This record gives sequence, structure tokens and C-alpha cells, in this order.
Amino acid sequence: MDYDAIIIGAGISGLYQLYRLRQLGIRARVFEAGTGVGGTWYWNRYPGARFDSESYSYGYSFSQELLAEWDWAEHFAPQPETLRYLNYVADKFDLRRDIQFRSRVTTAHYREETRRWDLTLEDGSRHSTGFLITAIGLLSAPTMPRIEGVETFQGQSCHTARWPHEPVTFEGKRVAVIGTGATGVQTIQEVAKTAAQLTIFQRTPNWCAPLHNGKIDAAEQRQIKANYPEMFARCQETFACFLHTPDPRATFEVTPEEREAFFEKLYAEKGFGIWQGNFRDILVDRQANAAISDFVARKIRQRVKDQAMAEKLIPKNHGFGTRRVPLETKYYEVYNQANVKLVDINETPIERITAAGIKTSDAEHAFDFIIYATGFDAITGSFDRIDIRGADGLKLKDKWLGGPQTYLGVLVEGFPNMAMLMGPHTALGNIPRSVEYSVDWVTDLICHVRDHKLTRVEATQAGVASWTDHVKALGESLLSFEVNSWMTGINTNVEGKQTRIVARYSGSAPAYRERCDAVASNGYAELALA
Ligand code: NA7
Repeated sequence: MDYDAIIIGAGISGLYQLYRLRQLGIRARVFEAGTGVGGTWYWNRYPGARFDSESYSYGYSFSQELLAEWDWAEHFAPQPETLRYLNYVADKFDLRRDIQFRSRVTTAHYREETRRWDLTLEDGSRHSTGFLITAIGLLSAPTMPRIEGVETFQGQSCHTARWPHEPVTFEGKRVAVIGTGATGVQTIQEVAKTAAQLTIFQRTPNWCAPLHNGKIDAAEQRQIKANYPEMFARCQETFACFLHTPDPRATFEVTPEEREAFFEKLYAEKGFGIWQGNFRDILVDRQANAAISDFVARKIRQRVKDQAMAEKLIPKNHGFGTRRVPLETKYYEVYNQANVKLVDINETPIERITAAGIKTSDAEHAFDFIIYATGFDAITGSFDRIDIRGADGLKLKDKWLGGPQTYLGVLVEGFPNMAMLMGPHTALGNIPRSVEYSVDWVTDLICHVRDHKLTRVEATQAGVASWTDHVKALGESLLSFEVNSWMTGINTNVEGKQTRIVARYSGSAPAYRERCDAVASNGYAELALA
């Protein structure tokens, strides 16, 4: 079939992009691999999955009606609530009729002769489009550990991002969790409530901080709704579109008492404040970072009774906030439970998965259920899984071998008429806020192309070089660039992902928008248009 625009993915960005294009009368089609809408919130059904951003700051802001109609039940919504919300959005705006489910895109090749993209789906069907929009997510290509014997395990096992749609219970079961990132932490604190035995295989501890979730009562609900305009305006002003933004003070500008009191206040507050609303220098200054790391380490020692265990849970190879901070609810207290065991796999490495469980260098652990919370081939991984080829037949994966090169994180030189939503080098932060901006920007670009009867839009080499250099300079100045994580492009389970790269834009969201707005108001003169 022929379309004006094809969107890959029916997650938060794909849904809104479809809504916007349809408003313009553009013939758009969404291809979605899953059986329903929701993207991240469709796939990640693992126990305990929930927002770490305030629910009300995470919803769409584009429809006043939607804002008025939808009541978030919790300050940090659990996955089922978010999935319900996204289904509600799809129904309210009648989006499903242009979404084709169970449709994984396998190839997307640009044809210079037609200035169009030809796509193939997994079922072999072919489609063509004038404009290709990737809305494939930045954490959507799950990766299993490269451990021998994974397929030989006789019990149940599952990656967290491929969780079954049927209910799963842990009562009476011996459960293993491999991985202690944001996903592992959410899973562990939930599974620990019911499992007969829970064993956590930890390679690197992370600095976790309390989420302080709670139900939203009627008075809060009224206040949230009345405050939507102010709240979204605030998200536009903050560094990364969260409700929290760095404090203008530097860590050592204040007295030790003031510093301690400020850290205590942040530790007691909801959400990402301790990471995103801390002193302005904690992510760039080593001493400042050590101060907050020391504070959180003390908290961990207070919360975990066994001090040898506490030491294992305190990160030693990276400072607070230099990796994604998992937010938690009684995570550390889990380690005080009699049914919970921590295996530090640096001390006793996993040798293999067996039919009965997990064999480490010093023991064989028997399990009924192994949960792989081992993360994703992040940011570029979802692109690598599609055979995307540009004007000269070059594969995007090969073009990005040394790290992504983009223009504003949206366009790629050599890949005309293709726009990326939440791709590498774009402003991420509070994702839906960034999504709405990017979708609007891409929609305006498509309008411009249509209104000027253009058929080809491409980033220039100079534009890409300048944006990529800018993003690299920003990223390399952060302490987080010294640390291995999905944010620096490292995944030990994926061939070729062992070298740190700058995969994310780490400047401020307002600066990002200012730059993108300038390109648009300048008539896209920085692009190659034909
Ligand atoms: P992450 O943050 O990448 O965490 C993956 C975890 O799995 C992490 O603890 C890894 O240890 C561990 N891991 C990965 N491979 C292995 C192997 N082979 N053996 C042992 N342990 C392993 O993914 P998440 O899903 O938790 O979170 C991703 C993002 O989603 C999160 O940041 C939020 O923004 C939402 P490592 O640290 O690499 O030593």
C-alpha cells in the first residue's frame, strides 16, 4: 500500500504523531509489532513497573478535553494504569483505524528514483511512503545476557520487557532476578512480597532513592487539574522537562548544615528531585558528586541491617546520578527479609544457567522462575534491528558504527524524508514532554514540505557535523561519560557495544527547543530541500 507517511511504532510518540498528521489530512499508517498500543507501556508488564515521573507531568498536554477527563489514580502510575490511559487516548481520538498491529517492520529502503521509502513487514507485505517516521523507542530492544545454557532452564523464565500478558504469581516459588537497574529494582521490591525465596544476582549496584508514591485524593485531583497550565509551563522551563530542575546553588556554596538539610529534604520528597533538582554541580564536579554519594551511602547503611550486605549495595565504581537513578519503595528493606538473598556476581560469577537454575562459581542455585532484568540495546538498538538503508544504499547501522550522527536528533544525512522521534541525540528527559515537542516540529516540517511542493528533505553534512559535535561536547563534559551504562551506549550483551559513545543530548530542553525553533523559523534553510 502507498501512504504519505508511515510511522513505525504505536507508543507515546507514534500515537501523537498519527493524531497530528491526521489533523492535516495526511494519509498516515502506523505499523506496530505488538498486539496493542502503548509501546514501552505495552511491553513492560513486569511486576512493579511504574512511572518515576509524576503521572500528571507525564500525560499528553495537547488536549484540554483529555486533561479534564483523565484522573490519574497515583502520583506515579503503575504500568496497567498507563496502558489504560494510552488505550483511552487511542479510542478517544479514534486512532486505531490507522494502526496495523502484529506488524513488525523488517526493512526500510529509500529509493532515489521515487523519493520514497519502501518498507517490508515481517509477514512479507510491502508498503511505500513519502515520509518515514521512526517512533520505535529508546529502550525497546531487550537484551538477554550472554550466559551459557539460558535455553536449557526447565522452569519459567522471562525478560522483563517480554512479560506474559497472563497473570504471574510467585507464591511458593523460588525466584531469581538477574539485573539491578531501574527495572530490576522495581521488580525485586514487588516479587519479594510474595516469593518463597528471592535471589538477586547483582553485577553493579545502583544508587537508588525513594519514590514516595501515594494515591491521589479528591482534593489533590482537583488541584492537579486546576494547575495543569502552570505545571506544563514549568515543565517547559526546567532543564529536562521534569517538575524538578537543578538548584542554582553549588554544593559547597552552602554550609555543611545547609547542605545536609537540603539533601534530607530531597530524600524525603517525591520523585526525581534528588537527581534532577539537586545542587547544580553534582553531575559535573567530582567533590560535589562525592558529597551526595556519601549522603545516599549513609542512607543505605541505615536502611540495610546487615552492614556487609549494605556495602555490597553501595556503588563503588560510579557516583550518584552518573547512571539513571532507580526510584524505589522499600527496596533496601527487601534485603532485611529472611526470604531474600543477594549474590554479588563479581565475587561468585555466574558460570551457566542449568536445567534447574543458576550455577555460580561456588554454588548451584535451584529456581522455579528466572527473571532477566538485563536491560536493552538502548537508543540505537531499535534502529539496528531494522534494515534501514539510505539514498546510497548505506545501512544506517553501518553509518552509525562509531556512534550516531544526527541533525537535532531528528534527521540523518543520506536518509532523506526520514524523521526520528526520540532517536539518538535528541532531548529526552521527561519523555512525553519531549515527544510532544518533537512531533510538533516534525509535523511542521512535513507541512513545509507539502506546502512548498517539495519531495525531498535531508540534513546536510555540515548540519550533522555541527550538531553531533555539540552533543558530544556536552556529553563528554559530564561525570556520567566516565561510567558504563546504557546512557553511554554500553551493553555487554551486544556485539560492538563495548565502547562508550555520546548517545543522548545532555543540554537543557529549553536550549534544544530554541535551536530547533530557529531552524524552523528560518524556513529550514539549514536543510537540503528539493
Ligand atoms: P539497565 O539499567 O541497563 O539495567 C540492566 C541490569 O542488568 C544492570 O544491573 C546490569 O548490570 C544487569 N546485567 C545486564 N547484563 C548482565 C549479565 N550478562 N549478567 C549480569 N547482569 C547483567 O536496564 P533497565 O531495564 O533496568 O533500565 C533501563 C531503563 O528503562 C531505565 O534506566 C529507565 O530509564 C527505564 P551492569 O549494571 O551492566 O553491571
